Amino acid sequence: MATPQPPTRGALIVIEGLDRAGKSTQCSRLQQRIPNSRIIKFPDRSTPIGQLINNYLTSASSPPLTDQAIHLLFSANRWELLPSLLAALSAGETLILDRYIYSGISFSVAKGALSYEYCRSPDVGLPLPDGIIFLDLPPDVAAERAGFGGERYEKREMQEKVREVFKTVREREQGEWTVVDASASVEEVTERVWAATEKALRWARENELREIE
Ligand code: Z5A
Ligand code: MG
Repeated sequence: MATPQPPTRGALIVIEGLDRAGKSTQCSRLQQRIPNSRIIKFPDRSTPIGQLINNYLTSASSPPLTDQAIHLLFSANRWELLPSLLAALSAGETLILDRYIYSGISFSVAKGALSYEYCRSPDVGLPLPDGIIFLDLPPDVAAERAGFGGERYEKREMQEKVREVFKTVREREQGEWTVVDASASVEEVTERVWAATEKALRWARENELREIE
């Protein structure tokens, strides 16, 4: 009699990009195409740590948190979800992350006071994604999209700097990166995102989950 096989692990797919690049739109469209999949959005504003982050982003924290404090809270928000992420992946569920450590590094470095090494170090040991899809959009196009400008980092100058740091992040951080021109139509972006996702799903079927080094 054949012994029951454990389920193949789920894939870890990350959608990154600047503000209003269409990350949440594409995450939903991906989720509809991938059976047994779930979206996890970072920051997860529903936890107590996430509420501190939300207060900061909406400028409600007084006095404002230091750059170090808010950076470590963003990372802690990922670490607090780790047990549930790992449980889902080993049960065969695919996770689609709407932002991850790469936003963490890019936004904090772009503020100017913290080094790249400092910014990446608290996330070392978190799971390495099977594919990272970066939606690239010039900030002036983003600024024309609905909802831009409400939160702390949603300023043109900041977004330009973040875009620059993201280039360094893509060069330095391990993992399979795909850059997609996010100024195309929603449908065209989805097709390009899907091509990269299929690769990541195949990779996850054949390889163990690794950690960020
Ligand atoms: N942050 C950090 O500092 N450190 C960290 O570790 C992490 C995050 C994880 C969280 O913002 C902030 O925290 C963010 C980074 C920082 N700061 N900033 N700035 P968030 O992720 O919660 O932000 P959001 O409110 O979800 O917005 P968003 O993610 O920037 O937007 P989006 O998800 O990329 O876009 P969207 O909601 O899918 O689409 C925006 C609009 O454009 C909407 O009207 C769409 O219908 C439209 N859209 C989408 N695609 C298209 C195309 N292709 N063409 C035309 N229009 C489109
Ligand atoms: Mg979003």
